[in-house]
Amino acid sequence: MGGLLSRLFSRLFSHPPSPSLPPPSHFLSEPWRTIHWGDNQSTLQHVKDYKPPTDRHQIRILLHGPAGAGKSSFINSVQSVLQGRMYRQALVDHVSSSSFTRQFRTYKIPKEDRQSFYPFVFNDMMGLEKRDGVLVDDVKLALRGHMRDSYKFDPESRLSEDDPFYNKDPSINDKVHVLVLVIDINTLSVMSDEIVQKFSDIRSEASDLGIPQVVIFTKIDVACPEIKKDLKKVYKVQHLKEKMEKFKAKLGIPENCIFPVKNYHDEINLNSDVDSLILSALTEMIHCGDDYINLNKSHDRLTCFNKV
Ligand SMILES: Nc1nc2c(ncn2[C@@H]2O[C@H](COP(=O)(O)OP(=O)(O)OP(=O)(O)O)[C@@H](O)[C@H]2O)c(=O)[nH]1
Ligand SMILES: [Mg+2]
Repeated sequence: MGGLLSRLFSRLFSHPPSPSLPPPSHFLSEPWRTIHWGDNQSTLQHVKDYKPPTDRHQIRILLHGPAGAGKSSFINSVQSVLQGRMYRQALVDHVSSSSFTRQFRTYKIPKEDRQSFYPFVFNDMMGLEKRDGVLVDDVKLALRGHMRDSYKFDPESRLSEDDPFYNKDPSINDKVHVLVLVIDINTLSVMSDEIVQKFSDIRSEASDLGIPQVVIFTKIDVACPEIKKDLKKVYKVQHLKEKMEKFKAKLGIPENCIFPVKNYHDEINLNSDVDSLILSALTEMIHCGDDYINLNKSHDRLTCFNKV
């Protein structure tokens, strides 16, 4: 009973501070980024036709970010767009106060023929938190391809070299080719310095390894009532642009690597505008990953093909 009460208490009181109410939005006369709303077919086809430099390569996209930011939901959203139906493979939680995803998981997306997979995979991981949560050292190990699928994170200690989930000799396909930081845009103003420091440590490691980085801002539908009503207004809302500029100044991530998205979370049908934003972020991830593999393919050995 005591345990139950303390869990309930922790759920009620240990959520991150509620974001302040969004200020009234001012609209810019012109959008600051062009999206071909309603015309997803060519972008979708481009993604479906994508081929890596050789057919033995695959792009590995690692998602990290605070607990509850929408990492698992983004993977489900990408799968939904590519499959043309709602997909919920990565488990998502609606009440946890701490990270719901506890394992390192690789998600492969089957192609329409069901015989093969897209040549890009997503890695989902436990969320970063001020104190608990995934360790920065574990994210760094994952970047270098040392973490095997299904590793269960321990917030107290990093994956050790003698652990069976430690991959001593990662191939180029095990290493990460694109690092994606997923952030709930509504939490930007209450984000602690400790968390920002963790992002920055991970970003430096990725930069040292030459890994390209993308940021996605989720829950834009919650951030702004006008966007919730009409997603097409997203690149016209001034305070969203200002948030991105502040974030860029904090972490030094260029604005053209930052993508606002609304994940599929409680809907039962696909929506063309939601798809447009998801596809815009996904296309950038694929381009970045492709560039990285092309640059590095001569240095890396390619062993353990198609391993996940
Ligand atoms: N309104 C809205 N809700 C979202 C969006 N993305 C995710 N959610 C909701 O946010 C909650 C957390 O989403 P998850 O995908 O589990 O987040 P996560 O980053 O994987 O969280 P952990 O695994 O706990 O670290 C769930 O209730 C989702 O349904 C979004 O774009 N808009
Ligand atoms: Mg998750």
